[in-house]
Amino acid sequence: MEHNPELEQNNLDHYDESDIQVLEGLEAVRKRPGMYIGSTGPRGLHHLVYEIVDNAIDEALAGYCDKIEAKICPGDIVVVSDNGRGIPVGIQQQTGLPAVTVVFTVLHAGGKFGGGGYNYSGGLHGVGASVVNALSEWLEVEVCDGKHRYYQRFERGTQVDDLAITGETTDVGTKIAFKPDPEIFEETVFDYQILLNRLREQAFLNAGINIIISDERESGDPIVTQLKYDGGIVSFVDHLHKKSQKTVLHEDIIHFSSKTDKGDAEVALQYNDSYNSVMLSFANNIHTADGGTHETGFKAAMTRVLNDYARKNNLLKEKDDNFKGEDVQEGLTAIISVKLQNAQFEGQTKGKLGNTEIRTLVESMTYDKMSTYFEENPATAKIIIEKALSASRAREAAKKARDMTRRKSALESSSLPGKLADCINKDNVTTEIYIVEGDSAGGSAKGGRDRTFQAILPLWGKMLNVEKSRLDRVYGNDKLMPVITALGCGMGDDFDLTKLRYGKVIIMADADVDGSHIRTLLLTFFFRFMKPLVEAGHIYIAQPPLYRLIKGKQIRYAYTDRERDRYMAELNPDGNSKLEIQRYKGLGEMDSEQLWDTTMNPENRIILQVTLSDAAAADEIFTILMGDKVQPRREFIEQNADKVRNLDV
Ligand code: TSJ
Repeated sequence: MEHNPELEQNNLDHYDESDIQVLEGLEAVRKRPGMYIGSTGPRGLHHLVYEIVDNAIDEALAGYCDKIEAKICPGDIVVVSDNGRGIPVGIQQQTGLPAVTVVFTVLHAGGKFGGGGYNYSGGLHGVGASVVNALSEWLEVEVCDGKHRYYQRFERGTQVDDLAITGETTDVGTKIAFKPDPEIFEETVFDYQILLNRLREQAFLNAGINIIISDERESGDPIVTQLKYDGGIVSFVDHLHKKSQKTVLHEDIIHFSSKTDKGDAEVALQYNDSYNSVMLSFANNIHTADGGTHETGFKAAMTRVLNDYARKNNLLKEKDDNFKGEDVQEGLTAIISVKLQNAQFEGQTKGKLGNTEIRTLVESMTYDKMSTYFEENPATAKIIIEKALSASRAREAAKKARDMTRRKSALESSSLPGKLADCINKDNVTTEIYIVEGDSAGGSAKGGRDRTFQAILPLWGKMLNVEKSRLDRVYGNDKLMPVITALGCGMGDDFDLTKLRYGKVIIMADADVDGSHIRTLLLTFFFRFMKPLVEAGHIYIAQPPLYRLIKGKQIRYAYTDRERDRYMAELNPDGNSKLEIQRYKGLGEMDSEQLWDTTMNPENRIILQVTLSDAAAADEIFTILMGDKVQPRREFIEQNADKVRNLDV
């Protein structure tokens, strides 16, 4: 089709208008926004942009557009445009309104019309542009159909005027500008990085699409990123490995795909020398964070391919056990993308693909294509099998080490570590354990604590960098073992959150480089071997003060340089008084009472909760921080103050 029907005509015969169903008014969306976009926090806010962009991506997938631009403008107004056919403007019989008006004012209208391209519509699982409109203070749409320019404005979901022709044009495309409603969203400031990551993911998943994202909020040159990946998910794997600086084990990124009547499937994978696996799966371009049938099928096939190939080529001997899933996944980075009609998203966050036919589809494709790849590339096959062999040996060693530890602790009278100063309470709600580096700080902490609910575990010996070691080495480590036994919940496959002995696990280390190192090592350990503990929000970081300011009998503790400056001005406004400022270099400089007052007393302290919002991002960060290529060290912990501190100690 060459151009769109005009406003005054009514020739929308190419799609069925009865598809547009009037389900509910937009007031329902404004009343209960969470029902439609998940939350009114940052996630929900950013979802608005995804929804709009996804509509343009659908137009590109339908083959009518090759360029999409997304701009964040001053005032956090978002403008998204494409060079597609333009949302149809013809009058709809059913409503007597232009189709574009219906798209923005009738719930569930979006994505219902148009054929082919819309089957794979993603977004907020396709909630539609009307939801974005309902949750915007205002939204403006401009459609160009090669003849006319059309314009309409809405405020909080209601049209301000009818759709109008504003001029003639030879352009084609759709442009949307909107301002999220501050009455709805807790915060209306966009995070460029979040939008960039999501749009980049979409650019990888839709090879060849050209997405340009820019941030024009600051005066001066805007930040602009062009996202166009002709390699698709192969480029995605390459990007993940380059970004995390992992060392790959083979040059080729293995890639295969299959189109069937049940749906389409595509996989790209490559092994690296780390001990972790990064597997990202998608269904209809929606990230399935909790996996599902496509992931299950992929894993099952990979295990079978490696076992069959290794047996056939005598790389696994008769006496050897088969590889387990975890063996063949060690060091694997894989993207699995499937497209299907009627995708079923399951689970609490709808992050899991449920369609059973997809498991078989991905499994047989992966088995066939990987078997062929191995036959044709024996050198790479050998490298991958060696990796799985080394993983399986480490798994066996870890099992032996674990059994040894169990036997040992069964013989000992008390299986708790000798250095642990336990608390009196035995529940795992009110209790806390402070993990403290060094003996002197451990001593102060023991002296200062409230023993009813606070336990202290001083750390000793040489720390293991778990990023460069597997489970078997952890079992032998004299520094980590007391942590594991004190927490009581095991690790790795044996991890059991219900056995956790303390509600809060607080890492307390100095504010200097060494302290930062021990903190990072412990966090890496918890992330790699006790991930559910991190996910459930049990890990905290203590914040000791940096300065003590004394004027006569008045004492202030400052936790930042800014706070110090403020107290200096407060305590010494005329600049004449005698003011003593002590800089704490380490926890060891504080006596028991000071440590309690500043860092351990729940009434006064600040502790930072460590949370995990994005496992893939966290994996990358830990790989960068603790891998052997130690270069960039960025802030990596998402922190929330547990308690706003009472500043007058
Ligand atoms: F989300 C949205 F609706 F606001 C939106 C839609 C936002 C953006 C940036 C672009 C779009 C959009 C929609 N771009 N292109 C289209 N295409 C159609 O809506 C369209 C055009 C023609 C036909 C047809 O069958 O002739 C069908 C459709 C669905």
